Amino acid sequence: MDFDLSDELIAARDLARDFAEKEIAPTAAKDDRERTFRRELVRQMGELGFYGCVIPEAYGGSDLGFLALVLVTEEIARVHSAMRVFINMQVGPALALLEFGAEKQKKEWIPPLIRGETLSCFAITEPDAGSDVAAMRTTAVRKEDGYVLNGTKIWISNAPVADTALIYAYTNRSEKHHGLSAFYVDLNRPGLSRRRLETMGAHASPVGELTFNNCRIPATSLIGKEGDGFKICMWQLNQTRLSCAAGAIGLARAAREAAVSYANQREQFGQKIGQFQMIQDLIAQMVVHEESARLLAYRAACLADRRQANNLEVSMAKYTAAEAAAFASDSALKILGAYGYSTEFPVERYFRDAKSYQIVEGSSNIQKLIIAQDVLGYRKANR
Ligand code: GRA
Repeated sequence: MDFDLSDELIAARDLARDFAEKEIAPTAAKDDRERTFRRELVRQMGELGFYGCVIPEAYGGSDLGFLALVLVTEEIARVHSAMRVFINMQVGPALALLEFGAEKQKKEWIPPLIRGETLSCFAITEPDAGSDVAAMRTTAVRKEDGYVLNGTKIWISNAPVADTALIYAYTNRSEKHHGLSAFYVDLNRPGLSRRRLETMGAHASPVGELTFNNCRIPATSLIGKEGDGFKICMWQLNQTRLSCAAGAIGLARAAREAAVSYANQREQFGQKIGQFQMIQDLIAQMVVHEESARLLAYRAACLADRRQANNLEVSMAKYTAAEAAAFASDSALKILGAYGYSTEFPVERYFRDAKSYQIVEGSSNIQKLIIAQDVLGYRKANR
């Protein structure tokens, strides 16, 4: 595999870096503190093509590929991890529509997602269904003119602000996995209520609850066929997990950069603290974990760009990247001491934001389960 980046990929990465440093960085600390949702930045990211990397030109994308998506996401997350969540909220539904939608649905719904005009999200998790997706209870009952949704989705990124959502619900519970279906739904409908939920980190990315109470949706909302939902969900998660891994790598990098810069400047006991082996130990581990995660993510992205199965490789990348982000932010906090603990500097934000990567898009334990079960021969990850 060749990780020499083409001029096109370098240009996409540099555009994202430039945008992140000029447009996102100046207000990152304030946005985190005040839990600001910056709709205009989300839209600008669309205008710059960040959501279109993995979408064909016919639907408004650039088709640059998954490696481009990984590079762009890393740059955004390095500056403000919460802002990379918006990439997945647009790309997840757009890719599911691209892969499983009818032509009319793709033509109508994908371009506004890619431009950042329609703000979206995907809703899988419920109060009693996190890692165990099939345990969800939301139902979609077929009526003559469409479906009626009932149930509650929780911890949904963008729920308080999204215009649309990819909703997973049972059309036939007795068929278990095979009774789940996927719907692309306009969220401004009667019978839907929302509530913002507060979290430890990623404050600039609003998270919330969606409650459907006899919410009627048209039959044309169904993606694929009834019963395709679990397959679509697993497929979609495999795409968004990769971009999530890239976000964790960006955050690990930010923490490592802060730690190195501080270690090179802070003096104690008559020398720079970087001279102490205990600091060097942390920095060496941070670099190795971050680089390992990046190489795993690049490999998974290259496989996707060659249209090869990559579920196993994505799980390895997501797991390694989430743990690298958690390790790097924890280590940076140790190295910076009170300056790391202080809310006047960004390292405590890295620490809070990093925890989310061990939870979202399939927890670290779920990724380990997918990897181990594949290696043990119980359940193939790439099928
Ligand atoms: O044999 P079959 O016909 O019944 O089919 C089975 C299997 O072949 C059936 O599903 C099929 N299947 C798949 N098909 C295609 C399973 N995996 C795949 C696949 N990858 N592709 C049932 O299979 P099973 O293995 O018995 O399923 P299970 O044990 O119920 O679940 C498996 C697993 C635990 C991996 C799954 O439930 C899972 O991935 N859980 C984690 C949930 C998750 O990732 N949630 C994320 C929520 S969204 C989020 O976090 C948004 C954050 C946004 C951000 O920050 O970016």
